[in-house]
Amino acid sequence: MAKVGENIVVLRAKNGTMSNRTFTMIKPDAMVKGHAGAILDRIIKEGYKVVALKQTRLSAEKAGEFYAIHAARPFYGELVSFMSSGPIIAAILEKADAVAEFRKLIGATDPAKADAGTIRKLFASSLGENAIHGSDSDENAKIEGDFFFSGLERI
Ligand code: RTP
Ligand code: MG
Repeated sequence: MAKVGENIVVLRAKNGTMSNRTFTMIKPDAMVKGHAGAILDRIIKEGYKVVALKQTRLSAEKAGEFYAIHAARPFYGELVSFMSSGPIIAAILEKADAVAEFRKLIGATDPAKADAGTIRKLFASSLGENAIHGSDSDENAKIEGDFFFSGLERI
């Protein structure tokens, strides 16, 4: 049977491996409407450190790969076509409990259901065109950051 002290060590080890990074993309709808500056300003004011940042444009193939988890969903084709329709800004961000905190900051997937003051409430147009992406787990934050950035592109 494990002693109390041993359990504390195990918990500490788990916390120690928790990432404080998330990955985001400013999506083509927000880019085309000129909201990128305001969104980045908000993210920085909320205390996120920018670890990596770039503007790029996804091919349909790369957008499909990024959202492969949704391949069986009815909206997948629309999502891929939208995400490859124009430039995006991709970034790795750092803050305590980054994944969960950033999901709070961006708000619900559907901007109509997003809380007042969230990025999606302020800048998103619709469920399909919702201004910004935020990773949904530490594991996916790492996979998604690695999808866009080499080691040299991070501080
Ligand atoms: P994201 O991955 O982009 O941060 O968005 P999310 O976690 O809030 O939502 P998720 O379920 O991962 O869906 C990915 C993106 O697919 C589009 N979507 N369209 N038409 C629809 O029913 C529908 N549902 C989702 C959204 O653009 C969503 O952000
Ligand atoms: Mg998602």
